[in-house]
Amino acid sequence: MKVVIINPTYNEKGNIERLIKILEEEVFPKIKNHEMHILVADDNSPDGTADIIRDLMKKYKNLHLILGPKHGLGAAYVRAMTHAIEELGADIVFEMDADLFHDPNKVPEFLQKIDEGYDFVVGTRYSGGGSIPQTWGLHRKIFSIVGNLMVRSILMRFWIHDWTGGFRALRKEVFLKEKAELTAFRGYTFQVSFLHKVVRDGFKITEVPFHATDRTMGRSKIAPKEYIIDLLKYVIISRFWEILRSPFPKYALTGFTGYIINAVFLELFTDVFNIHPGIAGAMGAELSIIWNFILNNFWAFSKYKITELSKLPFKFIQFNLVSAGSVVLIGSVITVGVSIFGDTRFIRQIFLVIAIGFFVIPYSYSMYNFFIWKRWKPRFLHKIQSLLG
Ligand SMILES: Nc1nc2c(ncn2[C@@H]2O[C@H](COP(=O)(O)OP(=O)(O)O)[C@@H](O)[C@H]2O)c(=O)[nH]1
Ligand SMILES: [Mg+2]
Repeated sequence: MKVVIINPTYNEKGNIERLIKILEEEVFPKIKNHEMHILVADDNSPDGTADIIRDLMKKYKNLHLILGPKHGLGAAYVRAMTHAIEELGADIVFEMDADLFHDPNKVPEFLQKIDEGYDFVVGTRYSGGGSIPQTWGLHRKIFSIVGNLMVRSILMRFWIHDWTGGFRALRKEVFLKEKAELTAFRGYTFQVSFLHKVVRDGFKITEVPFHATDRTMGRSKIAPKEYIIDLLKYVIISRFWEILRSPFPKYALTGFTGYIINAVFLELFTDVFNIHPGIAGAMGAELSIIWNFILNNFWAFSKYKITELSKLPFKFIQFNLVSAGSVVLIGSVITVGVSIFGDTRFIRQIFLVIAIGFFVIPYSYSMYNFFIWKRWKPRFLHKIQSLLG
């Protein structure tokens, strides 16, 4: 397949020549089953980076150059990927910094993953033996590690370790699918938003660890404050919309109506039918569980709904077991609460709210997603899920 390695440059005349030499003379000769090219995406660097490339193009026929106005890293990548695919006929494109931050000797490993059938390969500094530069100052190290952790936690996707980096390989289909949405991200936020959309659309993703090396020439172009604000804005807003469009709001509303049903039937059974409050409460709870199961199945999780008659009873028993877990949680939290703060109505009610908000909701929502409707499919749970059927 035709592979184009894209190197975005802005004032990289001290680095780009070394990188191109290593790629052309040490890395490409080792790759036998792909046709390798390099595309330098320069934003008319005033230091004359483009002149160096033009010179090298006489020597290396698979080296290309595209120039554009300086609109940021994301804009340069969108322009360069479009050019690589439409003009150069690339099947696979790479993202790779021009300052030797990314180890060019790792390129064959990325291609190996593509050959194995992956659509998107992420270079990672934070797992499996990868690392950030030892030479970085403490500030830069913290900035890098915390930034990544923040993205992973807000987006709630922990299995990809490096979101902010720019060492990646991808099939052209991935870029063509996401391109329209990427033009909005012109700066460094491009990296996170691109990966986020690729995850959302279910492309096959894997990671390759690498040791990052600090630049020895030129200066970093990142503007940390601006970047952090942009990044935070992106992850928070996109996460908010994701939650709003997810089953969560409907699940919460269902749970609330379930609570009303439980309360109303408790009174009805005791007052009208003279049933013992303990039994009436349990009957109300079971009605609420039935109601919850139906509404979650046909409304909140309707995309994943269980309709097979042979499966429904089993699922309903599972659902009851999960609900029993919620009952135990509420009972335990209230017991702890009253034993510490004393048994008053106020304390009981406060701890009921704490139990629901901090224990029952996270617990039951994840159980629904993992086991009942199987909307979440984290890797480590695959085995448990297949055991449970
Ligand atoms: N074409 C282009 N390249 C850029 C721009 N900003 C950064 N780069 C390149 O993107 C790569 C990463 O940038 P760098 O300044 O090293 O960021 P850092 O590694 O996060 O400090 C380098 O190859 C830069 O030359 C830009 O606005 N346009
Ligand atoms: Mg750099």
